[in-house]
Amino acid sequence: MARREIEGEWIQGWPERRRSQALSRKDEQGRLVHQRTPYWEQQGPLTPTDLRYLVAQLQTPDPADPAEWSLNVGGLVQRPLRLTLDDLQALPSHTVRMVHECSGSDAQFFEPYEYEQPTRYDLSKPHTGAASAGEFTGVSLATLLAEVGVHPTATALLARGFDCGTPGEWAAGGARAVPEEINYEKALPLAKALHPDTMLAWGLNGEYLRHVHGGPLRLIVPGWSGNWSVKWLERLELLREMPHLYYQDEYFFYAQSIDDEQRVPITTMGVRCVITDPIDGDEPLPAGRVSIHGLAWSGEGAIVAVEVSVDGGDWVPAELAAFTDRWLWRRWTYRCDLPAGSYTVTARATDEAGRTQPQTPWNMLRKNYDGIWPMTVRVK
Ligand SMILES: Nc1nc2c(c(=O)[nH]1)N[C@H]1C(S)=C(S)[C@@H](COP(=O)(O)O)O[C@H]1N2
Ligand SMILES: [Mo]
Repeated sequence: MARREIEGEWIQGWPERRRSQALSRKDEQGRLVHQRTPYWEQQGPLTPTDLRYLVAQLQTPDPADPAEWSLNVGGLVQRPLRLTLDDLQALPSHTVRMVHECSGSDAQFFEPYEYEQPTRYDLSKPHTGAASAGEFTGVSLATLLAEVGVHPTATALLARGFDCGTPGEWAAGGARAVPEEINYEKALPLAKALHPDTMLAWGLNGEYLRHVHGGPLRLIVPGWSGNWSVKWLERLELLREMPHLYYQDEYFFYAQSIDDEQRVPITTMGVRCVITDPIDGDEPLPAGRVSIHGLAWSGEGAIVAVEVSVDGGDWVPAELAAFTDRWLWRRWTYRCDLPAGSYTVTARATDEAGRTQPQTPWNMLRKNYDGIWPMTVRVK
């Protein structure tokens, strides 16, 4: 397998294996502002922090000094609080390992005719994989809400980031643009806010959460698409009703057209299954016993089955890697004998809630793609 060669890159002084690569965009000052990493670059269940995908809807704000920053918690609470990072770290902590995925990840597969699958090392084309897995540490939101005492009339939790700007049509993909400056805000239904894994994170992969990833503190909402996990938090507010918010009602919704009155906010991710090895354009595999690998994950938790079909044949179970954490993706392997030829291989997953693919039909904003996407496997 030619792609496994050592390319002589030096890491900490030693010539090494080729390093995993991301497709990144920097601003005029050389600061990272956008990034995605193809699934096949992930060599284990946790994405290295440097390779995490990055999305900022407005613009990446100036960093907050963690020593001066504080979180304001108010609205329908018994004891409004202003908490420093030290105050938050004094509370019992919580850790969650999970896949974090942008609702726009792989949106191009909704309209396959527009899409050309990039080859393994070509990072210049529109790319798959606005998804990363990480270990977040912080405090469970339920723990914090117990400290402030939620008023019984509250039904929603508003989370506001300190980034602000004007959403342009470029970002809106068919949604309405707004003329005024807004902050990035989302409002979680209280039941999801109180899920024990919904948390406020200050740590990622054993380090302080970096500024680009929403530091000093961000919301983490396992199972729901990335846009719920508000970065750069400055305020939480308990509300009697769901407020009208741009990033809830004007964007990140399911609808068939802009005039469709049945707007449904996008929440739980569907079921995902991707083939990561081999992929389109790879060198042919030697005929005989072949191994096909991939990753599967779901917004409802653990993956319980992956099945593979070759050239439209029967679905055959793949072998799943030993179970780790329910919000993480699970690596799978399918082994079979293939004579020389070119094969169309598809894979689909089933989660512990019994859901399989696809869950999410075509929608105007092309959110939460979870269809079955084939790979061409060549054997010679
Ligand atoms: N404050 C704030 N939070 C935000 C966003 C944002 O623009 N501002 N983008 C959202 C979207 S659309 C995604 S996909 C994730 C991206 O998180 P990441 O950059 O850490 O990958 O953050 C979400 N939280
Ligand atoms: Mo996103």
